[in-house]
Amino acid sequence: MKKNSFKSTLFIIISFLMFSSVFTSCKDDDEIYILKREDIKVNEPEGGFITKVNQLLKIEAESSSDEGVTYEWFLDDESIATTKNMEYMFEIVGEYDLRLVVTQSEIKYEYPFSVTVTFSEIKSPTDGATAYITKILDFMPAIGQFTNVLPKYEEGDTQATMNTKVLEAIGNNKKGMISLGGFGGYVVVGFDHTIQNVKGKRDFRVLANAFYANTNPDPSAPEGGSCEPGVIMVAYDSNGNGVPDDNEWYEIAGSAHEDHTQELWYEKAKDNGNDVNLYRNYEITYYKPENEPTTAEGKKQYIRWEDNKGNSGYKVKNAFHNQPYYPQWASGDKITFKGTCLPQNGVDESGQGNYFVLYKFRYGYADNETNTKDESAIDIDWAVNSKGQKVHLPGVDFIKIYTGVNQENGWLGECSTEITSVEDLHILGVSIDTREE
Ligand SMILES: [Ca+2]
Ligand SMILES: [Ca+2]
Ligand SMILES: [Ca+2]
Repeated sequence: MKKNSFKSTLFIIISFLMFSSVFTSCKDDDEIYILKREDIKVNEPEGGFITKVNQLLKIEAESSSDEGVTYEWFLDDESIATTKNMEYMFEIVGEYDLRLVVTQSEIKYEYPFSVTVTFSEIKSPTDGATAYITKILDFMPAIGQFTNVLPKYEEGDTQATMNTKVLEAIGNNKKGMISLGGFGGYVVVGFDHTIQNVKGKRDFRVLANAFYANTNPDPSAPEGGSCEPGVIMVAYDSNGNGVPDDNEWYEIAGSAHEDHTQELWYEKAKDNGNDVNLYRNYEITYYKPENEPTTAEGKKQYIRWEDNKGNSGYKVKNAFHNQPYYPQWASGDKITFKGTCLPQNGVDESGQGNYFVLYKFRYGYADNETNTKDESAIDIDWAVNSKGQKVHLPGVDFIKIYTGVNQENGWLGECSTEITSVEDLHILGVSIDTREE
């Protein structure tokens, strides 16, 4: 009984409210207020909204009426909110297009805004910070004649053992050597401080074993010899968790990233029949061989590979190096590497297969320029996001280097990046201006 009486009371109240609301609206105006474009106001600062990574950005919209009005916010065409006011946390620096779409039945207004997301400032390195690599986070060379040799793999070695061996070779200014093998093979290194991005200056140098040919049969050729460019990626630990998260990595846009047709040897390599394209988001998969070949035929069809451009083939085992070329501590029966694939820079200048010259890219790669030249030094400001926009990191905590060219150069073997050290130029007191724009 009680329940029923409550229900009927509620019914009366609701009916009364409905009636009175219809009645009031009929009395005030016959139709709902028609929204005009200028009725929506958002206070956008001059130059657009500016916010920092991992901080909440709140944007309020004001409207003369909300009657029958819906709001939707789009970030680079992806819907991120269906509320009148927007709150959003950006994880990645860059420039974004933000759009508010306001609809009222058939009416639709769009309001475009821009958002710039930057990093917070960083603190200076503490006293006693060292200029050199102090940790190895990962190391996975691709197929190569020095894989399992630089550094040496021994039965039972794990990823952790191999990382330790790499640190012993190239960490703490030891200047030993590691090889990254063919395309995609990589190392990820860390430091005991954040390498600062000093404006207008190059910030770190990757040391390697690039050198120039002494007796290039083509005397008018540009600089080259053994230039085996590694693409450099940098990460700033913006969330401070001590590890490089996937969305913290940015690639250093070297000269070929900017315009690969401007490399001084571009036409020469093209005439030679090289693949002189630059492929972003290139992927190559190498299949682990079931056993090590003993016959000449087996060595020619040693390790099968496939890429995401529809190409496939075999990596050969050469006469000089007989250890397994597939990283022996890797799990699974295949391994995939991803990255930017640079134009093939190797040319057999003898025409008889005995004088290969691997030409130098203009700037911005590892193992590409001799260690004493300015072009082996990198400005953190060259780091770009996936849209090719400069991200202006305040500094970097981690550096990843991977072999950037997929090419076999006859008896020389595959183009493979070697690394001997990484140096923080500011801690060493070395001042090198960045390139002129
Ligand atoms: Ca800089
Ligand atoms: Ca992190
Ligand atoms: Ca090299």
